[in-house]
Amino acid sequence: MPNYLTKATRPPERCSMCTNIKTIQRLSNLTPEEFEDHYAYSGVPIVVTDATLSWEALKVFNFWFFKKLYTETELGEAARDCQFFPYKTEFGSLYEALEMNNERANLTNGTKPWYIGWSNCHDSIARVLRLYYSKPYFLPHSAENNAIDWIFMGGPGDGAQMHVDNVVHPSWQAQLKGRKRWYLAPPPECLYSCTSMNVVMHPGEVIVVDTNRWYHKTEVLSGDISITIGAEYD
Ligand SMILES: O=C(O)CCC(=O)C(=O)O
Repeated sequence: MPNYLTKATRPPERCSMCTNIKTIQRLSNLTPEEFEDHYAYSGVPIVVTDATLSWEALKVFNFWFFKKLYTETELGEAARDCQFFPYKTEFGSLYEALEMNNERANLTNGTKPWYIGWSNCHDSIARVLRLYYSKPYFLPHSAENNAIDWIFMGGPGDGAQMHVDNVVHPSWQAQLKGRKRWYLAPPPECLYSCTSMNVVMHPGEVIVVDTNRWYHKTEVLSGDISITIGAEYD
């Protein structure tokens, strides 16, 4: 079904997911049980500040890491069919994006801004990436991390436009580099009982949000390139 029809025919949300929520809480030291009872499936968005402490990905992932993985190893070829979001760029694929010149990749002043996202739908690449990060510790013991990860990367001023997803489960997303603001808006049927909110994500923080229920957009803030990785969980 086309996306606009899916949205038009989706069942109305129960606004308890957002009534009385005015800000997005920052939490740490969260047990999987607490997370499961209060946040995992309730639709209440949160930021967890201590979930990436041992992740090498914060140091290792950058444009050049991905370029090498996808264009200079035999694994990259296998991932050609994974989904790619060019956003406002002219790139037709991740491979085209990774061929941009060094100045643009380094976000040098005067070069064209860029922001892209892609799914890491191939096992061989997922296995390499997962050497550098792990399933967030607070996910319920019974929850499966989706096998497909999503990576979003790009420079200040850009991001994803306002939309709501039509995926199966809620998601987590870890901010590995740079700062990105998430804007969340309640579904239209909850506009009178809920408010829009926004939160700035800093390196090392993980946002948990049900992107099927919350309308959302993102904006990379000034400073470093923004790199995030995330996945759905059930
Ligand atoms: O991280 C982003 O910039 C966009 C994420 C998003 O739109 C999504 O997960 O649906």
